[in-house]
Order: sequence, then structure tokens, then C-alpha cells
Amino acid sequence: MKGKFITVEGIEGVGKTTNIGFIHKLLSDAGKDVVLTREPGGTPLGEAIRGLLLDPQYKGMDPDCELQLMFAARAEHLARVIRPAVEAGQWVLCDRFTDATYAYQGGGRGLDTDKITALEQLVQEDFRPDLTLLLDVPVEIGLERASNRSTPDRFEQEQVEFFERVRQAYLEMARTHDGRYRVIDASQPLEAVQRQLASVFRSQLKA
Ligand code: Z5A
Repeated sequence: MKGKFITVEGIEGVGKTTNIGFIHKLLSDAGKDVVLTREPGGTPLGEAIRGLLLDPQYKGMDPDCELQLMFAARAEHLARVIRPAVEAGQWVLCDRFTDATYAYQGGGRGLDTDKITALEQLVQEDFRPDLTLLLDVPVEIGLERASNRSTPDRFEQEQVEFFERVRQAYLEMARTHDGRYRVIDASQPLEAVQRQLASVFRSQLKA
């Protein structure tokens, strides 16, 4: 039996890392064999590409270069980690995936969606997440929560308007792909966010 591919999305500081640990425990307690991974990254080559993408010395990187590096890392990740795990019946829990490309490179950088769709088709064929959790908070809350970081990476150096465009792109995807999206109000205290997540997984685990 095939496993499932679950992605967690949202703007910076929304609580993805914090809540992925909680979801991992929920699924493991329910007897699922869970693989935790992230994008960009998830393989040695992907993590090397991540290093290039986040490095502030490449501030001003050409948006097409950024887009293609995201998909180069994704191709390796799909081939080495995600597809084999799902085929083997594991539940793959991934911190960001292609919806982040639509939100950041499409919404944030303003790249044409058709370019992203063409690369998505090339790299993924018909492979898509089974479930996407969008943790949503107003931008000022996300940036405030993320503000304790020591050295901001290349994305964290962007302006508020950039993150507003990213958030709106995510919310628009949630409206149009409502079959696989669950929007979680992540502005609430952590216990309340985790109650919403537990409720989503109660129905997923029954399905
Ligand atoms: N990127 C892209 O452009 N295109 C793509 O296709 C992909 C990615 C895949 C790296 O991603 C960058 O890559 C990302 C987009 C780009 N850049 N940005 N921005 P990343 O996921 O590794 O980086 P990130 O978004 O910056 O993650 P993050 O800052 O680590 O945020 P987070 O994981 O969502 O938040 P957190 O670390 O769990 O929580 C932040 C703080 O808030 C922490 O102190 C928590 O204790 C606190 N927190 C969490 N939840 C709560 C609640 N409910 N109340 C109060 N405080 C809370």
C-alpha cells in the first residue's frame, strides 16, 4: 500500500518547524512510519543547493536562477527520498514543497506562473501532495516571531511587502485547491494551533 505525502507551508516564522514535531508525534503514535524532510534540501545535494539559495552574499540572485535551483533540489529530493518512501508505504512530512515556489517565486518575486507550472510538470509529472497544511498568520506576527534569529538569510532580508505578496499567493492557492489544503489559524497560542492540527489528522487517519 502506498504512503502519503503531506506538506506544511506558510510564511516565515509561522511555526512550521515547531508544529512539524507535533505532527510527527501524532502520526507516529497512530502507528505510521514517518519520514521528516524539508525543502529546499532533504538530500546532501539539495542541502548544498539550499546553502546557495539562502546565502546573503547572493542577494539580488536572478529570479529565474532561483526558480531553477529550487526545482533542481526538488528533482533530487523526489528521486532519492520522497517517491521511494511513499512507494514503500511511509508517510512523508515535508517542510515546504512546490506551493512555496508558487508563493515565493510567483507571488513574492512576480515570476510568471506558467514558468513554474512547466517546471512542476517536468520535475514531478503528476506527483502532488495528498494534503497541504497552510499555517497562516498576519505578516507582522510571522516576522515578529522570526525576529530573534541572529543572522537573517537571503529571504529573511526581504521587505514586509514581499511577505504580504507571498501570504496572499498562499491564501489564493488554498481557495483554489481546497480539496488538498487545510488552513490553520496559526496566530493563536500554540495549544490552540495544535488542537486544530489534531482535528485535521483525526479525519486523515480515518480516511
Ligand atoms: N523557499 C522558496 O522561496 N521557494 C521554495 O520553493 C521553497 C522555499 C521550498 C527557507 O525556508 C526559505 O526558502 C524560505 C522560503 C524559501 N524563506 N523564507 N522566509 P525555511 O522553511 O527553512 O525557512 P523559514 O520559513 O524562514 O522557516 P522558519 O523561519 O524557521 O519559520 P517556521 O519554521 O515557520 O517557524 P518556527 O521556527 O517554528 O517558529 C518561529 C518562532 O515562533 C519560534 O520561536 C516558535 O517558538 C514561535 N512560535 C511558533 N508557533 C507559535 C505560536 N502559536 N504562538 C507563539 N509563538 C509561536
